[in-house]
Amino acid sequence: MRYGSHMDDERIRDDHAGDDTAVRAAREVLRANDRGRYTVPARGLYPHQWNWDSALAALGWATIDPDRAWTELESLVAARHATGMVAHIAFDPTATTYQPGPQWWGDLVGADGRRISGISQPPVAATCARLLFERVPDEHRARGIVTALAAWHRFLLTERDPGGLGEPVVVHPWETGRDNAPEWDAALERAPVAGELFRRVDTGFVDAAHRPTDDHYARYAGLVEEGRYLGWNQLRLAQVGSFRMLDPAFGAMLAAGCADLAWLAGELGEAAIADASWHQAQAVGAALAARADSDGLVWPVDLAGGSEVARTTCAQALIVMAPDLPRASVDAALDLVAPGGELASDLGVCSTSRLDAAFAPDTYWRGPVWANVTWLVALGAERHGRTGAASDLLERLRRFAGAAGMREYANPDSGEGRGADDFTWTAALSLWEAGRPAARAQGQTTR
Ligand code: 9WN
Repeated sequence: MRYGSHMDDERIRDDHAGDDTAVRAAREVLRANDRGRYTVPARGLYPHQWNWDSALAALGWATIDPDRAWTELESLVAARHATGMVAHIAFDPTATTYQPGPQWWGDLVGADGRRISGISQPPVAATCARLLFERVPDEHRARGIVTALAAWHRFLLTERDPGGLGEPVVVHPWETGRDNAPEWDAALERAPVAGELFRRVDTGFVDAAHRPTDDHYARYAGLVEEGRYLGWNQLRLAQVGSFRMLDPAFGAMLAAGCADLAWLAGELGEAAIADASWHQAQAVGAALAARADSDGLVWPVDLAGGSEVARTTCAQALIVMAPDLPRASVDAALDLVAPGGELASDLGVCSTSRLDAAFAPDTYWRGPVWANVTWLVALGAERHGRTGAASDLLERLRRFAGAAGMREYANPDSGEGRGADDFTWTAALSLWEAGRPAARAQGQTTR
């Protein structure tokens, strides 16, 4: 692994630094979205536990209440499926407004009895667990989650890799976390339209013009129907599903997650998990690197359609999350987000290239800036030793919060907030970064 622990003894120096209005507002968001053992992404629009939202929420909690931070990760893996998959949603039975609700997924139930969806989401939880351990270490709590995290990664690299490609096959746009990114357009056009459609409620909470289209929703639902029809046999889905994609961003986050789990398991003396995770990180990283084009970029592969999808989105920047990425790929990814780059904005990283015909600055994953993406690219940059690029991105993240507040996403040019208000990961990541000002100011790399 090229990047190691940046932990130092000053890591918890001042979690209350920068206790200004923005930090207070961010804390209020987490508290208001707290459901006891997990944090909803936003009240109203997203009333359940979402996978990568929850993992990132833990980082915010670390600055307020470390115990609560560990609880967040515990509750996330508590709802794991028997296959090891940590689902993209664990449902709150009392929240009935979100569509598609649990009944659309069939009878899937997590280990803790909660109903769950049949797909997963970007595996950033192990990375968050490591970061938590570095800042607010708790051996007992960490030991309680490493086996489940390892099982989830194993699921992604076995059931979801029937062809032995070295990267997991994602089977639904929701699984990538970037639902209507243009790189999925062509594949979605071939996806089935659901026989039975659920009534959309998202558009009752936020501006419908900024959300995915009805046609995309009909196909998201069609893919859920198909999964149900296949009894959520994950291997089959990865072999014959209508939507089968290699997503370099998902792969890079998995590579990082495996490397971070290897590190964490090593700290805990869990040698078998550390060893297996280290090999997984190497294998996923090598698979991604082998697919890099002459410029170093790594593109999605539409396995069902049999073609690479060469449309530039934040996925090409997110490859920087992968440890051991060749230098040319790190350079290419960071060039995209550097000032003047096609993914650059003063407020962070654009979700879709400004040069793509589909670029729409207010529409969800087709242009706006998202705090989580900016932060993850900064993390990858920092871990590859690109501290200048990392601090520049974190400065843009602060500008995002200054301009748009704690919104879900923002217009990359005007800074106007879009989507849900009081959004959990925007708040959590602002808090996490506010908790390490001294190190950042000195250009050091404590996370
Ligand atoms: C579907 C919760 C989630 C995020 C995703 C984001 C959005 C859901 C939706 O909200 O997706 O999973 O209903 O639009 O695309 O990244 O995890 O915040």
